Formats: sequence, C-alpha cells, structure tokens
Amino acid sequence: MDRNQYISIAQRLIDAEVGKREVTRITTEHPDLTVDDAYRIQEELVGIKLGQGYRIIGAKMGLTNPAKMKQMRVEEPIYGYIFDYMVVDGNVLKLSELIHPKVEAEIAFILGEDLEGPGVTIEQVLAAAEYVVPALEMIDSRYENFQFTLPDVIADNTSASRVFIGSAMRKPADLELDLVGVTLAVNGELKDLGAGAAVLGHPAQSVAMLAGMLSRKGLKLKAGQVILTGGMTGALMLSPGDTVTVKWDGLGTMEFRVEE
Ligand code: OOG
Ligand code: MG
Repeated sequence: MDRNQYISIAQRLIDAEVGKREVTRITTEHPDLTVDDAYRIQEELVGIKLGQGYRIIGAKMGLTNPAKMKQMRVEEPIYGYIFDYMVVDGNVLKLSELIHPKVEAEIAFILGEDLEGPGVTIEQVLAAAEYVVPALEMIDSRYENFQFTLPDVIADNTSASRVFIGSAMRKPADLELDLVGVTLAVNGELKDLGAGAAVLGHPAQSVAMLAGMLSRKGLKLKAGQVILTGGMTGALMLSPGDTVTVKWDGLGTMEFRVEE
C-alpha cells in the first residue's frame, strides 16, 4: 500500500464520521491490511484532523479488558487519539451526532510530566500523573454493525468518538487503582460492573504500555494530556431516553442522558 491509499482510506473514515453513516470495513477490500498499515492510516487521519484545526488533547488505549478482547475477538491492545471536539460539555449525549455509539466506564490519567518509553513502569506512570479522573468513553465504530478486525479498528482511530471527563480529580497515590470498582446502570438498572484490575491488571499498566507502543514510532506522551486507559466494563449500546449512571469507588458518580 502506498501513502495515497492510506490517505484515501483515512478520508473515507472521516467522511463516515462527519456524515454519520457506516462504511464497509477496509479489510473487505484489503484483506491483507496489516496492523502497521492500519497505524499508518490512523496517522493520516490524525494529520487531516489537525489540518482542519482540531487539537489532540490526549490518547486512549482500547481492548485492554479481557472481557472486551473476547467480545471483539482480538488479542492485543490498541491506541488512538482524543481530540478537543470529542469532549462533551454538560450531561447530554445527542445520538443524532453519532452513528451507533456505545458507552464504556474508564479511568483516565492527566499527565503532569512527559512519559517516554520504552520500559516505563507502573510507578513511573503514577509519578508522572498529576491526577486520576473518571471518564465515560463513547466509542462509535464507523463500520457497519460495529464489526471489524484489529487493523480495521486501528485505522478508525480505535472508534474514538466522544468522552465525558469526570470532575473528581484525585492524586494517584490516594487510590488503589487496581481495586477501584465501578458499576454502570441504565435507568436505575445495573447493566455491568468492573474493576481497575480489568485494565491490564492495573490502569497505570495501560499507560505504561502506551508509552512503549508510541516509543516505537519515536513519540511520547506529553504533560497535560489525558490518557483513557480502556474500558473497565463491556461496551453498552445506548437508546434515546436512557439515563446512564456510573459509580466508581473513590472517584464519584457520573451521569448523563441520551437524547435523539
Ligand atoms: C475499539 C475501542 C475499544 C476500549 O476501551 O476497550 C475501547 C472498539 O471496541 O470499538 O475503547
Ligand atoms: Mg475505551
């Protein structure tokens, strides 16, 4: 594959996002697409968005949860980028802006210092992190029926779409992040639950691994960035009228309403 092909696939995925319509997954047309190709497409997609004036505010890890890896039938974590326009202000999610979003409960880090891999440890992540915050990630695959292979979802910026960032800011040393439990309820009914340990054994391990993956590209995580570590729960489909309530140990409660 050459750069022009990467760019045209990236543009197709951006058009799907902006036009709010599903597209056929790339591997239907390109069955030999590799993970490396996929990150090259993702880089072009990120470049196009930066060229449109959007800003990267951080990064996300995905498929860090064994339940999720099974649900999506893949074997290794993946990363993508979070842009400024993805952050939702307030407590309403508008379905009309998206394709077929699902919600995940996550733990996020706000970095106070740069983090450069390889070989980053959990302790180094905790030391570099200024705050830990709760976050709700809305993933919205641009592919038909939310179905994809690993390279497809990497190219699609790992389904990144929207995020609610919680207001509880805690110092990492004040929490045992692997033991933090979370419950996710819709209209008062418990739908899923999880714990920090579901994220690669410890959410900070996810950031450490991300720093390692970025270092292979000569990149690093930067002070001020927010890093979503991956779903502690499965991903839950949303319907108009839903009220989603998520409670974390030590990180408070977040709630939002889903509208048409
Ligand atoms: C890929 C993104 C998964 C997570 O936290 O595991 C993800 C997807 O399932 O669409 O964000
Ligand atoms: Mg996620």
